[in-house]
Amino acid sequence: MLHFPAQGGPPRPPRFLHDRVIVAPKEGIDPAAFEQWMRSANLTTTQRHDWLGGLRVLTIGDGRSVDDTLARAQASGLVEWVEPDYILTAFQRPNDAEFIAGSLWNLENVGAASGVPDADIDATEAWDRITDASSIIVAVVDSGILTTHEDLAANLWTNPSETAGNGVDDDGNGIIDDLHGINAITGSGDPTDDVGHGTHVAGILGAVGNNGRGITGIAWKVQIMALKFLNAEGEGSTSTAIQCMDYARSHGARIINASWGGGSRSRSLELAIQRARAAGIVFVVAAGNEGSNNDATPSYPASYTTDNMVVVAATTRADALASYSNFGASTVDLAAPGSDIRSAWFTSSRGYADASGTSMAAPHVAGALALLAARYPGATYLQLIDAILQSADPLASLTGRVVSGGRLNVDRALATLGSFFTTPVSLVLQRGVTADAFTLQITGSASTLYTIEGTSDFDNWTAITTVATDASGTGSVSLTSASAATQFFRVRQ
Ligand SMILES: [Ca+2]
Ligand SMILES: [Ca+2]
Ligand SMILES: [Ca+2]
Ligand SMILES: [Ca+2]
Repeated sequence: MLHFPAQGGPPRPPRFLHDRVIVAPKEGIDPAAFEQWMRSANLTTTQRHDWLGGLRVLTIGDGRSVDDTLARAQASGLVEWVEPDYILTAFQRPNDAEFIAGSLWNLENVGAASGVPDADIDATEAWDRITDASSIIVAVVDSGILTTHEDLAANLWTNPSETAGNGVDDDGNGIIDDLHGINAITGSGDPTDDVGHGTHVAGILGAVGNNGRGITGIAWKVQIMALKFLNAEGEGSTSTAIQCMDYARSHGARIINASWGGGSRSRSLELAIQRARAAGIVFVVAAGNEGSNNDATPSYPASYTTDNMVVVAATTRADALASYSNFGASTVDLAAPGSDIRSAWFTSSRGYADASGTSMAAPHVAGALALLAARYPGATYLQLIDAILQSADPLASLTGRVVSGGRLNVDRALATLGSFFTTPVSLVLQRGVTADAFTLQITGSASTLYTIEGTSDFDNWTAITTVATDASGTGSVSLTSASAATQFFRVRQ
């Protein structure tokens, strides 16, 4: 058995660390006054305080409580806000690791083990369009990653400004030898996973594809940044989570995956999400494993409303909403496969295991976003999210349960995002003369559906028909120009 904190049952009061608070000092206050107040309140600043626009994590000295410290801070007049450092928990369910027939049903479901054929994200179809997202950095803010794993090592982000193993902080970012990411618990550059959650999440979104080993991620190639704040029990704190998020933001991540939650509303965490938004980063969040309605009972961070967030529920191999999965007609965006998902495991460099949870659903969306962002580098974070939501496969089991009413479909998401761009992806432009019939030849990707558009003014393009290429990537279609005008045609994927 994997020993992750079980979810479910009645809502529990938010838990927090008993020796810390997070404080936002008021702008423009006298630093000396703040220091003097900290001494009088028996508070010290921890090592990690140079991030997120002046937020400070303060350690509480002996004889003081969090409640007492919150009250004193509010009364001091020196702080913008102060809050507990909430405990956050991995959203993975306990699960035995028995082999389940039909592994990787999430990518291509052939109906094994009571699965429903095509209850999957159409990954195989999407891979005809693109497999390589190596231009994209995805930050896995989690329990770290087994960086030596055979199916992950080649897809890890590498810090270009840090020399490994020389004991020197070469890039001056405050962390020594942060080659593939950080460990925010210890303040080191070693994000090695000691519980498995982060390794599993990373494998789902970006295990190396087509290498003859293990599994394949939704993106076959990608840059995975390993940012560790969950410990061996699958627990971490807000202050370390936001340190990881700020590292992702300042080191070029395009997508952040958050397969965890807990605590209560935190202005610090919300601020970290907003700062990611300002950098154009999509924040993918697991909906939670209480089997409850987030519209009625908020789950954080899923229940923040920043528009760079995608909140993900979990489905089964039969396309049902998983019994443990949180939902929300107005607060959970879509669902993705989450139950009995095979991925990489932390126990050895050749380890693999099955796991379940909304933790496993979120990285399906993160991997899909990586492919989308790689395919259309000019897409904004809103276009990426819109494409994912508009293209979800509608399911009766999700109607009224998630905003989109559907489950992720990567293939359709790629086609939808392509439709947002007016630049043809295939530059076949052929002049048609009034009432002339002619044949348009297409050379493109193998077995791919292309849309033929026509225009006479180069401003307004109208979809006319579609054509599928054959296994050699060629196809043809017979066209007739619209009457009374010379018309031009282009081909788009
Ligand atoms: Ca399919
Ligand atoms: Ca460094
Ligand atoms: Ca170094
Ligand atoms: Ca592989």
